[in-house]
Amino acid sequence: MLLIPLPAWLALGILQLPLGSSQECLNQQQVLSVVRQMQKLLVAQEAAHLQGTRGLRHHLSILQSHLQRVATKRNEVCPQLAVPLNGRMLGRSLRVGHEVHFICDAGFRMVGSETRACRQNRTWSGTQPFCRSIDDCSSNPCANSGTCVDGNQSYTCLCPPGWSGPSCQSPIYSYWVTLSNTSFSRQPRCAEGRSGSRRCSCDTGFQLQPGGVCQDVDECQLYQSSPQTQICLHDCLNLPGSYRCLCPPGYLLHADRNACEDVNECTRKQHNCSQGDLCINTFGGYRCVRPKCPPPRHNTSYVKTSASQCERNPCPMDSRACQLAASSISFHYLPLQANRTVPRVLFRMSTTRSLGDSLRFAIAGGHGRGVFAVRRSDRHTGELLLTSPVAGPATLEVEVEMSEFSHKVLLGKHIFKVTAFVSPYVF
Ligand SMILES: [Ca+2]
Ligand SMILES: [Ca+2]
Repeated sequence: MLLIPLPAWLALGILQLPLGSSQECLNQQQVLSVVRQMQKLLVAQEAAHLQGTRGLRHHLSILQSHLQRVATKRNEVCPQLAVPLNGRMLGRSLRVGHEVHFICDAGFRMVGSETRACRQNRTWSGTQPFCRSIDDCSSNPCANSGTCVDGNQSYTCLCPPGWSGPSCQSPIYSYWVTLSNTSFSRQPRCAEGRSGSRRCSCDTGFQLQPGGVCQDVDECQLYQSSPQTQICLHDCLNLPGSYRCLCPPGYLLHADRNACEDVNECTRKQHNCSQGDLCINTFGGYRCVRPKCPPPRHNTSYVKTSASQCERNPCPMDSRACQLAASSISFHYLPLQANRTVPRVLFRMSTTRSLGDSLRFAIAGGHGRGVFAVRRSDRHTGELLLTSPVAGPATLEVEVEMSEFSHKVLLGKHIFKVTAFVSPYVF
């Protein structure tokens, strides 16, 4: 006989033991049965415990990744920015993609970036702004070459010898003789101080010569001859005290006063093209063109379907020559500047409705073919390239044939007739 101390949960009726009412001890069979039941219970208990642990672990990992995400989000900020002295910062978010703005108080102007954006790499765009007291000298208040000293909302003029007054406007003693303003040499402005010293100066654009005369600076001669220092894109005219840039006919002087800009005669209606002509703007001029379809030949004829396009008329059943001829021809006019760098893509060619599986491009004619090449840029597009620089003025023509194939069988051809009008100048 074996005595087994039963745990409390067994005694609570979880385990039903076949205990005799008068029997205190269990026989061997009963003990075995109890052991088996306990083992089963332990296995079940173990499984439940394991499942509980797994569940807990799963919840913990969810919590962890959530916390990590929050932490990462918090880190997606740029460093704190300093508020400029005598200014304010607008916008508080330092998060990636956000912007902050700065403004200066009255009497101050901003130096640096007015707006800064927090970039993906968690750095700020631009530079830290600061507010500088507005320069009281910015309006050049000192006359007669006086030197302005900026103060606190005021200025002081340091006058050159011979001049006095708050803005150096009063001569102490002076005389000057001015010759004609159109002359390239002038008398200097001279002033004598009380001590008897004499100072002479020249107007802007003039230089005091050893002989005591102000001589015009020839800016054209000084700077125009070298490409590095060139002051005018085209031509330079020296003027007393200054210079002016000149442009060839067909161009206007650009707002920067040194470049030349082509006049678009076509859009400005400054052309004399006839009714039915196409006006083509070129660098330095314009052209009037009227594309013509090829004359009928070998049972092949074309009809004009737009100002710059011809389509082939239907072919007679038995005419192979007609079937092999281009089914359409288009005309293209390109204005070009002289001596452009190469290689340069001038023109892209493709088909609007592709029926075949491949396109081939080839130069089929034209007297300018030596400077052009064709290549395919993708399955349905070809490019016409300029391969060597062209000295202008010149008119170059090239014909590009685009053939469409399906399983190596020719479906059709299209001809691009390209004319390039090259300017006499590099602009
Ligand atoms: Ca000059
Ligand atoms: Ca023009």
